[in-house]
Amino acid sequence: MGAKERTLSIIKPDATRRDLTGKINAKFEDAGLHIVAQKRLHLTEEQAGKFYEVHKERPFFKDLVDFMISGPVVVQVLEGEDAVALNRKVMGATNPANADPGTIRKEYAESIEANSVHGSDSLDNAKKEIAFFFSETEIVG
Ligand code: IDP
Ligand code: MG
Repeated sequence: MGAKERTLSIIKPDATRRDLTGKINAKFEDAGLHIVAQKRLHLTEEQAGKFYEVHKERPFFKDLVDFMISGPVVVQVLEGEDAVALNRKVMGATNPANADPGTIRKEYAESIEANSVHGSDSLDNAKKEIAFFFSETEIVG
């Protein structure tokens, strides 16, 4: 049995625009990831830039921020056994062309940038990213 973890998920603007929130949430729940917090937001440029600060030297940074503020997002906390790694598995590879069949990105992503979901990449980053969007009282497990 893996440890019970929490991870941060974001349903990105390409997915909210196509009303895929329910279908994506079904993938999480079918995999055993419990949605223990969720809210729909329109990120500001400052928030998106700060959230993706680790990528600020990457060539795609400006485009990524513009994309993330192009429409509403749904930020969520997912809870379950090995939630960080399990969510990455359910999401699929960054580039949908490389994503496994049945994954969210394989089924729904439009491109390597507009790839429908964000998920924390480590337990340490999950803690930081959850705290970026949620207070403890907003997370109900
Ligand atoms: P991840 O979301 O799978 O963890 P990261 O490498 O952390 O992938 O990149 C963050 C986000 O930046 C990606 O989800 C995608 O939206 C965007 N991105 C990553 N690589 C590229 C690229 O080569 N071109 C355009 N956008 C990219
Ligand atoms: Mg990442």
